[in-house]
Amino acid sequence: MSNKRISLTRYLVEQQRVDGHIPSQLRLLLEVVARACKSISQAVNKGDLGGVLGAATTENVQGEVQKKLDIIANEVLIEANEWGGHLAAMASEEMDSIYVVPNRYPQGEYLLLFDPLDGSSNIDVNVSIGTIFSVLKKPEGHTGVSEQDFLQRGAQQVAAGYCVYGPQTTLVLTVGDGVAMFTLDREQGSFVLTQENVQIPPDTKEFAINMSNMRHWDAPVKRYVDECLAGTEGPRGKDFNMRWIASMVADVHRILTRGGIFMYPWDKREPNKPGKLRLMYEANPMGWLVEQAGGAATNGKERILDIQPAKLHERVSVILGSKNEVERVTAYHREA
Ligand code: AHM
Ligand code: MG
Repeated sequence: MSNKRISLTRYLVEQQRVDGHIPSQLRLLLEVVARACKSISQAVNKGDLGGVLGAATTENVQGEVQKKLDIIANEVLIEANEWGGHLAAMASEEMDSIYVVPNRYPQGEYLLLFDPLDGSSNIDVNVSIGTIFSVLKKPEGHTGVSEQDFLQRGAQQVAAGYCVYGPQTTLVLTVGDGVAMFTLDREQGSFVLTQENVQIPPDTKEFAINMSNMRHWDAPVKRYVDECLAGTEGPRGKDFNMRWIASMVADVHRILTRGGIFMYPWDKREPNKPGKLRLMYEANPMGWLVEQAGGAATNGKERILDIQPAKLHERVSVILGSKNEVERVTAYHREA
């Protein structure tokens, strides 16, 4: 990369004009999402000084107690995106049903899905959290918009990304042309391109999983982790390191930066649920980013991006990161 500073705006304009990757409405949409992330970043930064920490008195559709910041981030994303004319509707982890752009605004052709504040359990303890988003095109051929329009496979995404609010605020984006990272320059108030063509090394010595659930895991996951723990004396012949931040954004950001494998598999605690994480606004955008960086993402059986969603808030088992490791865990599932 040359030493000239490339802003997100310029990057997107070039993606649109020179490379023809994105139409102007999609460019506008991504700029608006980035602007919303800046404002969420401000709120996160203020913490207790802004009165944003702690629980709200409400629950979301998954029955989880909402944090004040979950609600604030959700509102920021909706207010930023509803009037620009680029969207038909939005869906969020924090809303039971889809939010159709009100009649007073023009309707666009895109659908935006998000987890406004991922890693909610880390908000109050000052650990990295983030926003995850996925963009789909509304299917053609009918007017109006319904939940059915959202039920598209992850492979249909036209843009995906996340913004991690950590020591730096970093926006990570793909429009299907590799993965680019932009760091927020607070003085300038703009996202600046800091890494292009992000690549995840195919092999790794680092795994991420919530080990406290070990007794509830399925045999293939247990086998994989046991082999990692056996270190140099075990079948892998090398020592592994472990990280678990409990914010998927932060764990995936580490994997995009230095490799690794992340797993939130199905487990026996709630056998009827396919996993904890949500397919459409967590696993799909992260899965696409990881694939675009040369990694892999499966649910143990099939590619995440090939799963046909049956409902908006569908959950899924997630195994993603360094390609060879993900393939190994997936092969263990097949053998079982
Ligand atoms: P959230 O969207 O309600 O914050 O939940 C998702 C988060 C992920 O970011 C993270 O990987 C996982 O939940 C952590 O779960 P656990 O606390 O069970 O380890
Ligand atoms: Mg989440």
